[in-house]
Amino acid sequence: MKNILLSFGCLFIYLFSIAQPAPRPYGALPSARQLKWHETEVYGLIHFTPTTFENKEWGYGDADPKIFNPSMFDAEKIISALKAGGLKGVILVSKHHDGFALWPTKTTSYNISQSPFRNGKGDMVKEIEQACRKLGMKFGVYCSPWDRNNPRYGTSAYVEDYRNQLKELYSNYGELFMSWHDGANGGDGFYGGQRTTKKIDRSTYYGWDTTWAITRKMQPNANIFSDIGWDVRWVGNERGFAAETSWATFTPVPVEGESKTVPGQLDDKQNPFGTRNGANWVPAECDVPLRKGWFYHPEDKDKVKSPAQLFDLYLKSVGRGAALDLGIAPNTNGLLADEDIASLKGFGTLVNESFKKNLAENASITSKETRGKTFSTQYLKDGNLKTYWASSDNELTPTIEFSWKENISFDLIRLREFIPLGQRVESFKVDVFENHQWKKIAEATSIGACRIFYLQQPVSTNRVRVKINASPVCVTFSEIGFYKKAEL
Ligand code: FUL
Ligand code: CA
Repeated sequence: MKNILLSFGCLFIYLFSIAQPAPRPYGALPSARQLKWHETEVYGLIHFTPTTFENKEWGYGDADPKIFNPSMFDAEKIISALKAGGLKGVILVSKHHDGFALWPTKTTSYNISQSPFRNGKGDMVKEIEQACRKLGMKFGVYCSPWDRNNPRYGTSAYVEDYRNQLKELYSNYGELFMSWHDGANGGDGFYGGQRTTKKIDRSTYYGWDTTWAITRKMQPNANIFSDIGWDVRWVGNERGFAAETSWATFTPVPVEGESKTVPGQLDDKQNPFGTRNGANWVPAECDVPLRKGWFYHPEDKDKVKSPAQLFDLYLKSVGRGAALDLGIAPNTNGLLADEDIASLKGFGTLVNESFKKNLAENASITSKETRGKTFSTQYLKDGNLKTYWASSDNELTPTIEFSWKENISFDLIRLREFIPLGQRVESFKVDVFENHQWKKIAEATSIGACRIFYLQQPVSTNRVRVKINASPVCVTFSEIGFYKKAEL
């Protein structure tokens, strides 16, 4: 009898150690579409229309299409430079506020077929899209709802035009990873010669729910970007960084006196932070131009962000669970300037070299709070986001310890929660063992898809621990790594 009990006991312990079920999800969760977006991390936003040839930031809508003559345009050259910069996707501004469509749309004659480009037979959306497919980059579009050329702007007929433009973009250019929508809401413009100011009611005019239902139907894998979401939210500034605490969940805040939020109309003070336990999973995108403006201006030659500046923005965007969307501005030849190409390459190399060698790979990793073998610490360093370590259900403040036979030196720490189960950790710290005691080297709140610390001084140690200070539920991590930043 005793033996039987003992065997049952052992069996129970054994089963418990290998077969604890996966943790229950917590809060709002990312969709499959958003999970793919999270892996993109850095991508680009190309601005190139007659506005480039006018040396302006916002075209009025009256530029003669004949000025759009980029005689050396080469999509593959541009996309290769972006790839060297470590960008994994490209969004093309297919139509900006000036209303000029870069594809031969049926909705307006103000389009590329009126320009000298490829003798009026060109389709720049297609050329960029094809170059992206060839070079293994994701592709997406931005089509400005505000249109300073269209005489119908302000009427319901224009909203139909806009939806038809999206339908063309959604049907002819393969799978899109993003459909990007800005919140610019009318103002003065050419409007087919009316040269007037048109104001629209931002809460009703565009009918975004109807428009985005089209996006969902025609491009189910496209992440909808706007200041309120639906899939990805604007971070609230155009300087390229999220708040230090930036939650992936979000409940947009209405402006005072309103009950609803619509694009272009919300209290965006909350956007950099997100909302702890927010209604939906809507991570932030940090958009910022590589040069000074979104469009190319020859006089900004020395305002191109350096690889070091870009790396800093990377830490403050990707390193805070958001994405970095870099504005790319081809010049009037239809190429990127040499200084842009050099900067992108330097940035790409810096990120790539810095995160190439994960020093956790030869660490021994232990945690008393591990949720059995299926969620073992080995999954923290296998480079696979789909495998993860987890703590047992009642372990809300677990510690994970890393030790090495010999000292290692690092100044970058990267942590990733297993986000398919939600954003769980609320506060944590990292300690190193030094002079016989633990010493705190970093502390933060939100993690989500990614949190990166860059330490002012590299630390040399053979013991590190990650300690969770607060979490409402048990904790998951798909990866934790230690790295040494590369030299420029
Ligand atoms: C804004 C626009 O007004 C700017 O011109 C630029 O396109 C930026 C990315 O989005 O809303
Ligand atoms: Ca893993």
